[in-house]
Order: sequence, then C-alpha cells, then structure tokens
Amino acid sequence: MQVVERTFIAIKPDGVQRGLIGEIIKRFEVKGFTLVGLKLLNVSRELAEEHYSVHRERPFFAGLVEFITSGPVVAMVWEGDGVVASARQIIGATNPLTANPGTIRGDFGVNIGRNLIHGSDAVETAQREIALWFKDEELVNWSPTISKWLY
Ligand code: 3AN
Repeated sequence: MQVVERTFIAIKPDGVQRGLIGEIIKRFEVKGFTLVGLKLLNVSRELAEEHYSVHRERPFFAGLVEFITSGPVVAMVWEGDGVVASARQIIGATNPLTANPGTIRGDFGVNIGRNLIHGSDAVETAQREIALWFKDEELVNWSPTISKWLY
C-alpha cells in the first residue's frame, strides 16, 4: 500500500463539552478518510506550549494554552490523499463567524477563541504535530477494504 498523507486533528475542550465528538468524527469518516490514531487526554501545559509554539509572541498565546489545557481534548490522526488541505476545508475558517455554513466551525461556532477544533495547516506541520502528540505505537496502519471504491 502506498503511504498516503496524514493530518493531526484535535477536538478542543469546547467541542468535547458541547457533545460534538461524534458529529466531528463523522464528518471525516463519511468524507472517506481513515482514522489511524485516537485518544482522549488532558493536555499538559508543556504539550500545549509546544503545540502552539509558533504563536508564542502573539497576544492570545496565554489564552490559547489556558483554553486547551482546561478540559479533555480528543486527539486524532486521519489519513487519506490530500487530507491536510481537505480537513482544513471541512473545519472552516479560523473565525467561526466567517466560516462557511457546512464547515464544522461555520455550523457550530461563534467565537474565534472557542473554535472547537484544530487541524494541521500543512503537510510538514502535520508531521511535527503527529510526532508531538502520538507515539509510533499509538498509530495503527490499516486500510479499509472498501478503499477500492474511493481511490
Ligand atoms: P487555525 O486554528 O485556523 O489554524 P491559527 O493557526 O491562525 O488558526 O491560530 C491558532 C489558534 O489561535 C486558532 N485556532 C484560534 O483558536 C486562535 N486564534 C487565532 N487568532 C486569534 C485571535 N485573533 N484571537 C484569539 N484567538 C485567536
């Protein structure tokens, strides 16, 4: 099997607490992507600061860390051709108020600081984030037998 692209997706504490885990997972599942990693965890301050390290100088950095460490997060790795860019489309724009209806943020969010979900913004970022959040043995290499109807 050819190794296809992977992306890192996290359902943030607001998504978990609003009962949107199933709804969010469903959107990636029905699109045709394959779930290869999944866990529910409380995020440490250390992991949060590393995850958001590119935003370290931004005024909202402390708030980001505070928020993602405030309650359980669902961390996932999804696999499929073009999954990084496609997941960003499924998620929608950073500000839920301008995110298109039909996207996760467009359908369920109203506040930029409470935008439900994170998705890697590029293939290289995805590789960095997957390595940060998951150990190798936590990722499952498999491919649904129905793949022949997708690709
Ligand atoms: P995205 O999550 O859409 O990739 P980024 O990477 O630009 O957006 O920003 C990372 C996170 O920082 C966003 N998910 C959002 O929660 C938060 N954020 C971005 N811009 C702002 C802002 N102006 N005010 C508050 N939070 C922000």
